Amino acid sequence: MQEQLKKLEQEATEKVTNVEDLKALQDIQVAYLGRKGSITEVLRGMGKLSKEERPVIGELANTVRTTIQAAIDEKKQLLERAELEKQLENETIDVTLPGRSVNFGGKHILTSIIEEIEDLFIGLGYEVREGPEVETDYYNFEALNLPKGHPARDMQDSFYITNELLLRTHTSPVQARTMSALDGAEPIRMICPGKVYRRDSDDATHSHQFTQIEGLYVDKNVRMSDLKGTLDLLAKHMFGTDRDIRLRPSFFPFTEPSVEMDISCKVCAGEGCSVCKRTGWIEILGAGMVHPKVLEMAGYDPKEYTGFAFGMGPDRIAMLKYGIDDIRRFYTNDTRFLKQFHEA
Ligand code: 2NM
Repeated sequence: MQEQLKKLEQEATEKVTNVEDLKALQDIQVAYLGRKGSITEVLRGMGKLSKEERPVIGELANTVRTTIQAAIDEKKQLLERAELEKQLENETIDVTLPGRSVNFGGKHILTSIIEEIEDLFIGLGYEVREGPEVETDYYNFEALNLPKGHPARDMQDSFYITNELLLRTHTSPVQARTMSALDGAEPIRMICPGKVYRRDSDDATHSHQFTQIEGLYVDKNVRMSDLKGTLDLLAKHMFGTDRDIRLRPSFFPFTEPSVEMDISCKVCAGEGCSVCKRTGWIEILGAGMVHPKVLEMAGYDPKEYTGFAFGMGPDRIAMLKYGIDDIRRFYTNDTRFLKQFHEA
């Protein structure tokens, strides 16, 4: 029996030494030390031993148990540490790897142009005002001296929603609303940027949705020369101090007299090129003295108050400034195009 136990001890410790994983080690523990294990099996035969032999074998059995258990415990620690190390190695992070780059957006070029114009006029004491894009027939047309039956009100040219509602065709209704709200009570200096809609077929120079920014100055004694000085400042602010302006007579229903402003062509310095169509001048905006009827409808007495107004297209300004060939580029959101105007 003694020999049997010694043999089991040797056998078990040898197996423990060679074992390679925790599961197999657990199996050894069960096989030798478990309730149905080999040692227990041997001790079952103790009943056949003499009184003298029993304590000797009992003690030996305990020693063998302890020895095997100690070997298992030691191996267990080793295997567990090895497993942890393997796991750590698999999960190593290369801290020198460059991080994933985040794609930051940037300002749309039309927003930048609008903000540039806003900055100038805020400096001149103007307020920036916005209004609804779904507008009433009254503010979009009627209040701007475009009575029913006027050719500019053709159903074919506007996006009507109902008989009385449409997508605004210009930002002027914001100015008509502002004047009406004040009802002749105080002077106005305002600009209104925003999206406008016309029922056009989209092509390189037309978009059914584009942007506009309009200005309005109403007070006592506002004169045409005030308009001219303001527009000259605007042209130089947007295109450079080396630009000249000229005003040509024009027509708008909401202003009288009406003008169109040209800026001198920088590409050819007045010599004539494809940008200015060989004239040396580039058309940039429309303007005029607010029509007395428009003032009157909004509650301003045209005998007491006069005003000037102007309107321009940030799309066109951006196209001229950067030589952009197609208005649709502003609205199709190809980031390769838009990114070119982001600050570094
Ligand atoms: C333009 C040209 C000329 C204009 C007129 C008004 C208002 F509301 F005061 F009557 N707002 N904007 C105006 C005048 C707009 O755009 C080419």
